[in-house]
Amino acid sequence: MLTVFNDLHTVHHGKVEMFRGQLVPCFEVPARADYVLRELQERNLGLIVPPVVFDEAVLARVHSQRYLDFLSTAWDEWVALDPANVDRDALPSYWPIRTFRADVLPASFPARMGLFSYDAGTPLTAGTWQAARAGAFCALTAAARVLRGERAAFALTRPPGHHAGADFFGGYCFLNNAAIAAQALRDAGVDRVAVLDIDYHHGNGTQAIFYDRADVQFTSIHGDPHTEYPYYLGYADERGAGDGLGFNRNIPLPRGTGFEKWRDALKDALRGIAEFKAGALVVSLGLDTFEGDPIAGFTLATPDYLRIGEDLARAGLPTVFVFEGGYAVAEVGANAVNVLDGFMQHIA
Ligand code: 6XA
Ligand code: ZN
Repeated sequence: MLTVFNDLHTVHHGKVEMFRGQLVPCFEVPARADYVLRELQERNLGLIVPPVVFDEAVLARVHSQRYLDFLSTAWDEWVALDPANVDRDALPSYWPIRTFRADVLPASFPARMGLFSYDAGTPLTAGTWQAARAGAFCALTAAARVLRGERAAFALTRPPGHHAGADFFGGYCFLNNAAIAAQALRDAGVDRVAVLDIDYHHGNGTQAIFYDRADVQFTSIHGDPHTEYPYYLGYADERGAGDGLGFNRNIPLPRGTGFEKWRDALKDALRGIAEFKAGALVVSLGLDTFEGDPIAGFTLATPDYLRIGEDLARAGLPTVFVFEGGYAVAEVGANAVNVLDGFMQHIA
């Protein structure tokens, strides 16, 4: 399978994230993508190419301009606050929760950090904008290659994207790569695009971006938000709004779920995607469903990922894979590449 690799991913390298009152070392580390790259190379899975550079205006098809302006200047503003910040990750500490105003753009940088985010677990660093922007270009390049006839392409990038909304970051995500790819497929004339999110965590950003639209169907299989991050979205009764009613599907599963039940959910999700009659599929490929993942709670094993790839191939759609979560670093390469390998072995 063609892989579009973001070789700038390493410039986003957070040191710490807030976890229950403590700053702990980041789980979302550069080694994750490097392990996947190495596995792709060792197993000879296909060509690995760099992203094409696009006009930044394409990012505004999904994200608000004021959010993009914020992200692109955030690090400089953080350092301008205090020169010593150059050695510290930027994390938010204030948020405009209910009853506060979100329409006013505060002059204060820490206030804007909170306006454009929803957790304190997502460090913004010197290279975040550069890495995220190149990552979005990977997703766009993968979509462009699929539009030109490639059966599937894989955007291998970090930071991940599926928690990022039109105007907020969180859950280690800044730009929503899957949503950007889906929108690009739509803009190129694909009438209906399905997004399937198989990361352990609900893709709240992707859901929110397409919630009132009938042209992009969003389906997610994830840990039940009653107990699992992101907690405040991802419930089964979220079915879309307005024109989008019926085009959003959440399949939450209890912590501890194993592959048999998970695969039933996948088959169910794929039935819904077939009914939608999509012209293309974007897969948010998280590998944190793995039994050894340090921050998640399903129990999938490495060979199970081959079966997932097979099931996805049987959907018979031009497919863009986008790398999301997965923090069992030493195994994330084998797990990700098993999905892609299983897919390639079962395409018609
Ligand atoms: C809270 C957990 C963030 C989850 C990130 C993730 N710090 N999302 O893997 O898919
Ligand atoms: Zn995740």
